[in-house]
Amino acid sequence: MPNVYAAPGRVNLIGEHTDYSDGFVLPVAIPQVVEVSAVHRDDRAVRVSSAQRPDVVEVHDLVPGAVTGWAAYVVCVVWALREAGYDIGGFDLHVDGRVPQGAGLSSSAALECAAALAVTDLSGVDVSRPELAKIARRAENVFVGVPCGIMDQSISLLAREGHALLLDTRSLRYRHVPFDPDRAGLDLLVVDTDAPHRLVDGEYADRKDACDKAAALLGVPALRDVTHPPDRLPGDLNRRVRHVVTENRRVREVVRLLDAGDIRRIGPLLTASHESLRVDYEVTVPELDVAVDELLGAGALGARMTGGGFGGCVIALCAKDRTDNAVARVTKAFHSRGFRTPTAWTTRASEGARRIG
Ligand code: GAF
Repeated sequence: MPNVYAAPGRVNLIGEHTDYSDGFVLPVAIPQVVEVSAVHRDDRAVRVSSAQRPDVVEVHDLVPGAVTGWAAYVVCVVWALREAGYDIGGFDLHVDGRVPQGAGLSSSAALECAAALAVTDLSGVDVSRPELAKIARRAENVFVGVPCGIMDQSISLLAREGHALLLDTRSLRYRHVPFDPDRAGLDLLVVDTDAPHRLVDGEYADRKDACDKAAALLGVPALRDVTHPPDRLPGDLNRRVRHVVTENRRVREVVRLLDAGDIRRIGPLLTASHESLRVDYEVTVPELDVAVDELLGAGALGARMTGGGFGGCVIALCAKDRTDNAVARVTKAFHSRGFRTPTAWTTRASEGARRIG
C-alpha cells in the first residue's frame, strides 16, 4: 500500500521579495495541496510519475543536472537529504499536483515538501520541520538551480490552520499569527490573472543580485540591516533597497494589527506593498496592476500581487458583500483590455504538510 503525504501551496500576505535579504515574511498556506504517494524500493534509485504528466523519470545516479523539468523538484530533496547526511533509500514516488501551476502559488515548494516529508517519514529519519525547509530550499537552489529564498518551503511545512506564519528569514525564528478574515466578515480573495510569466527566472535572479550588490555597497551583511532607504547608490539600487526596507516595516505593522485583532486595518498596508513592488521593485505587469486597481475600485480594503510577480496572482481583502462585484469588475476590465480571462476564488489559512493515508 502506498503511503500518501500532502503539502500545501501558499499566498503571501505581505513581505514580498524580502526572504533573500534576511527579511520578514507573512505567508498563509492555501487548501490546495500536492499529494505524493511513496513506496520504498530495494535499491537506491528514485522513480517519479505524475497524475498530470505522461512521462516517468527514473534516476539511479542522483547528481545535480541529472534531472531537469518537473521531476527535478521531486528528486532534488532526496539528493539534498542524502547530502545532509540522512540515510534515505530508494523510492517510487507518484505525484498528484492540485496547486495551480505557474500561478505564483508555490506549487514547486509544495512538491518538494510533500516528497521530503514522505521520504523522511518512511525512512524513519527524524528531521525537524524547520530543518526540512532548509534542506528543501537548498535542493531547489543547488539541484534545480533556482535561487529562491526560504519562504515557500517554510510555510508549506510549518503552516497552521487559521494562522499566518511570521518568519524571520535570518534567524529562522517563526510564530503563528491569528488570521481569520471570515470571522471579521471578510473574504481573502485570490485572483489568478493568467498573465504569461515574462522572463521570470532571469528577472528574479536579477533582483536578488541587485540586493546582494546593494548590501555590499552599503557595507551590511544583508538589506535586512538597512533601516533607512539610501540615496547614494547607483542606478535602480536606491529604489530596490527602499522596497525591502519599507516592506520589512509593513510586515511588522501588519503583524501588530493582526495581534491586536484589527484585521480590517491591514488593507492599506497590503496596497502600499503592491505600490512598492510596482514602482520601486518593478516586478508587476499590467494585468497585476489592473486587477489591484479594479479590486480597490470595487471597495476592497486592500489588494496586492502575491509571490514572485511578473504574472500570477493578486490577493485582496474584501467585505463579503463586495466580493462578487469586485471579481466582476476585474473580469470586465480584463476583457476590455484584451487580457486573458482571470479566475477568482476565496481562500483561507490552511494547515501545513502532513500524512494523509
Ligand atoms: C518566490 C520565491 F520562491 C520566494 O522565496 C520569494 O522570494 C518570493 O518569490 C517573493 O517574495 O516565490
